[in-house]
Amino acid sequence: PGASAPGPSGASGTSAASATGLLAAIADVGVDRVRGGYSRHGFDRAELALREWFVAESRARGLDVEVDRNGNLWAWWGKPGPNALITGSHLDSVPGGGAFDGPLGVVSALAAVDLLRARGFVPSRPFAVVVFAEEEGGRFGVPCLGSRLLAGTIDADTARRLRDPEGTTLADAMRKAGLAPERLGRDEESLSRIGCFVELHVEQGRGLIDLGRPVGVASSILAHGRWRFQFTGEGNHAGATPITDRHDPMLPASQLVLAARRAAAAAVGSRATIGRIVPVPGGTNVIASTVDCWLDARASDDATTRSLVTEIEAAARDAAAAEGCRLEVTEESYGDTVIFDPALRDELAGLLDDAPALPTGAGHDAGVLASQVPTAMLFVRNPTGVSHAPAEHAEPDDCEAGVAALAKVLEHLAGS
Ligand code: HGY
Ligand code: MN
Ligand code: MN
Ligand code: MN
Repeated sequence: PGASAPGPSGASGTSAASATGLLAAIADVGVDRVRGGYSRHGFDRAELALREWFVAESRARGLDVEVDRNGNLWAWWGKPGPNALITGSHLDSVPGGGAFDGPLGVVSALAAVDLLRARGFVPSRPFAVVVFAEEEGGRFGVPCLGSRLLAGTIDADTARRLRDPEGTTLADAMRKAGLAPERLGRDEESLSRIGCFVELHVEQGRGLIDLGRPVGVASSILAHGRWRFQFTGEGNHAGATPITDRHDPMLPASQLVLAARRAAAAAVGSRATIGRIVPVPGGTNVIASTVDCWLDARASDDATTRSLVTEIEAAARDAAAAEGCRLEVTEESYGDTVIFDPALRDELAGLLDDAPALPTGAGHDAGVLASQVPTAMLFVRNPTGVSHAPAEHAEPDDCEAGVAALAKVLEHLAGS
């Protein structure tokens, strides 16, 4: 079918797809046999396979796919143009993540297009489904990398030089994927076309379970960032080095973990996590020479987040000094509190039978775009309340409720 031709058209060309059916089609991509769950990272084999799948699904629906300067995919229903209504999410995951964080928003967007077409709906404004690159920062360390680049909230040179754990730069990974990293950076052309962005996402918490509702709307996102703590000591022999002669960077690293918990527990609603520690060289019988630790810290506002990190850093510096180690702290990413457009939020909540408004501690591309364009999010109930882990879940009926809600919202925002 042509780009503007109405009529249902799944990838099979015959019927409207369900979100669960589309998720089932990608269930084998990026399965992590070591950690469990999925490991799908920006421009790696699994994510590239998912991007290809998205392009095929979009083309089967007569959508025209563009790749922007920053590697984000846009599937246009009709002609691209200004004041466009955009919906979508991301296809990458954290290491060992769940099946829903990201992909649910993408498959729900495709299923909503099918649903709208089956009803004979034709959007009255430009309309696209978007897939943002490297939302989790699981490979290059900076979350929402594709949307940050689009919005210009990360410097293009800094981004090009980001390295994955194997030492591959973002620039090289993009080149290998057939993209031109020279063009990275704030994309005025793509940005200026967005009239409104709506991202559907699995809920990453228990709000909707407790309220007994399948779908909610987002109200806010915590301020959050990532800091790398690099402790440097003295590499040596685990058996031959007396305890009194050691400068073991694992000692202050351990104190950092405890300090993070202590500081976050003392500031209501704050979160601080050390989820990744890399001792170098990493041998059982070797005292490490350096230890890299990554702190993820989040709080209600900028000042609280900053003071949380300052307190944790002070404790880490004391612990490093006590062991005769050095400490270098680098901020790797940061985003201030996001309050989603209250008028749009209330309008959508009203449209969805007074869907509840929920704050979230998770970051999203919608959070990055919210400073640029009117932005809203829909959340779908997660019966486990767990996310960033294989237990993350959404029941098929709730996924279809999400698609129906998204279709209703899109119809409302793109109706004549
Ligand atoms: O919240 C996060 O860690 C990421 O942006 N999804
Ligand atoms: Mn996530
Ligand atoms: Mn996500
Ligand atoms: Mn030896």
